[in-house]
Amino acid sequence: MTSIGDYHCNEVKRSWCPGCGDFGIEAALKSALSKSNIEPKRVMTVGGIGCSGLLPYWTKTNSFVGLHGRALPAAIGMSIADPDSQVVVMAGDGDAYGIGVGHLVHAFRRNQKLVYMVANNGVYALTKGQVSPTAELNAKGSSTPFGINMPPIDPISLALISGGTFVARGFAGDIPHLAEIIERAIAHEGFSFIDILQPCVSYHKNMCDSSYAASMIKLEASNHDAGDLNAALTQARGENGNRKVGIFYCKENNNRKVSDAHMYAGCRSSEDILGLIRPMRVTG
Ligand SMILES: Cc1ncc(C[n+]2csc(CCOP(=O)(O)OP(=O)(O)O)c2C)c(N)n1
Ligand code: SF4
Ligand SMILES: [Mg+2]
Repeated sequence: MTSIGDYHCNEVKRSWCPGCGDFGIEAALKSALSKSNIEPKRVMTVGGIGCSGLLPYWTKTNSFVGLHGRALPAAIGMSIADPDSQVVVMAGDGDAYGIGVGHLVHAFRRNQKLVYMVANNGVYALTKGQVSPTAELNAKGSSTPFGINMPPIDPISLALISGGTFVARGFAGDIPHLAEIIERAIAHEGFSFIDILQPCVSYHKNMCDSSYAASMIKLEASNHDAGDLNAALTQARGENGNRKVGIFYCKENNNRKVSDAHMYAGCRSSEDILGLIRPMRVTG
């Protein structure tokens, strides 16, 4: 049985602000990995660029930090290459829903088994507080002093209509509840998407007071049926849909392909991969 401490890496100095919600996500992830009893050497932690993308530095697993908006394709490749490892991605909302949103939509279609966590703080925090795609209408940011004049995107609805097979939201301030969601996501045989409301103490203070934490609505309390896609959409689109936390939708044993195994089966060496590429070469 692994313990939470097995996943700690203290060799690199911490740079998150004291009180940052990312600490809650880190704690919940390590708790879920430990409860799932996955050895650290069987875990690959992948980050995008942003405050949230720093998580792999402090996690004693195999780690990779990609480019802004490009964590997902790298992670999908890792999962295809080593399906026995658990790949976990930590992306920011700018990374996932802005520059990387094209990758996200296709990841729902591909349904490769991995856990994709999005730290949703409503801002581009690392670059000092520009509004992100989930910022509320009229929210002010460092480059929009008069307020953003576009409505926010709704990540849960986007995931549901794109074919997501595991769609959930957690709150970084409720670590036990978030850890339960991540544990379920790890067990899911497909692409597990978790939007995580993540207070940023430096650039989004509205998310940091007690009234924000108190506004969370647990789906479990309304006897929501997570096997019903229409019910999930109704929850997401209904009143206070952006404050609802829990598992909106989970479809196991689906007939959709879970990986590109048909194409990559047997490709365990560079020579195997070349065997795939050679016929595609244009020769002059
Ligand atoms: C291609 C590219 N564009 C822009 C940047 C600059 N950049 C670095 S982090 C960041 C924003 C990160 O915001 P988010 O993904 O929400 O993560 P957070 O810092 O809020 O966790 C940007 C725009 C970059 N590194 N690469
Ligand atoms: S700027 Fe915000 S998101 Fe970044 S470390 Fe500080 S509190 Fe966290
Ligand atoms: Mg952000």
